[in-house]
Amino acid sequence: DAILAIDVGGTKMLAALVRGTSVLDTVRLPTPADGDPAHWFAVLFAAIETWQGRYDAVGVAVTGIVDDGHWSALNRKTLNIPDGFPLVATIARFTDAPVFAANDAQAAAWGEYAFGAGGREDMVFLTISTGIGGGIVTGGRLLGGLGGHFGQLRDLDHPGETLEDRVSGRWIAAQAATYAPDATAREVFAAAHAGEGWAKAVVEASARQAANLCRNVQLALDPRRIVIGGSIGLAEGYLSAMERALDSVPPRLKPSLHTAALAENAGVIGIADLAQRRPA
Ligand code: ADP
Ligand code: BMX
Repeated sequence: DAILAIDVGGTKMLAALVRGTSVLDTVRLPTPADGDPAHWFAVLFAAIETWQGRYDAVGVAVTGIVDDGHWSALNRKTLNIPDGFPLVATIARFTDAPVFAANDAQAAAWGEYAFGAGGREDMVFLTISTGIGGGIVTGGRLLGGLGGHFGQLRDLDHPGETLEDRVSGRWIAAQAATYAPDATAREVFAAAHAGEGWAKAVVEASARQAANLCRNVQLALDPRRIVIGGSIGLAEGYLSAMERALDSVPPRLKPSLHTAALAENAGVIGIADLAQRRPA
């Protein structure tokens, strides 16, 4: 009666035993930077060997696009996976339970819509994490395919780059390189909270870009709420920096930002519910 939910992002893999909105057990591993995803899942399933028999369906939420059970990267810098990787068939080698796969941010959007800060109203979810991901729920339906892939937006002023190349965890870390070589975004936030001016400026610049994206999303989709998740979206001070960047936006155009209530469990809770709803 529990579901095995797996959330694979560009930085971490999270496996969880989920029942409704309860996370009964978790295992977390770093996401390998390259190699064969089949090996990544072999290691993960070995780590959750003791969970066998405790779940009767599997939901897999992954960074990248999932089409008909096959997994591809849109931005290889976020995670470098082989094109058209047979994700569902690979997971099916490790379990007899039915397997359902979807994009990680779309799964998290569903989780926040159904059980979190989305309040079952038309909403957009935005994760600021290794990359930038998004999900859209309108009229009670989650958009699939490319729906919500705001991180892949491009503009003519930055040819060859995507929006996420200028906002995400990887960008924040890259901006820090001149001050703190090899720093992760997490360390940049720690430096910002310790009062380092350069770190505050990097965090502010990311938040301003994310806020600008929310302003554009509001004009495109006019959601009731935009729910913000991902370790960077959830980091102390980030949402308030986004709010500050939206101060001068006229009220009717201003997005209503909300912190993801399910926090880092939004993806596993969302994919577990989606897996459960699958037609048998
Ligand atoms: P994923 O992208 O794998 O879904 P996360 O949502 O944890 O994983 O996002 C990873 C990014 O968030 C990395 O750039 C990492 O450095 C950064 N990060 C992780 N924890 C924190 C934190 N507590 N504060 C700020 N940034 C964080
Ligand atoms: C990228 C894209 C999205 C994903 C988003 C957040 C890849 C590999 N991923 O825009 O599918 O939702 O990153 O990914 O092209 P995360 O790793 O930060 O959760």
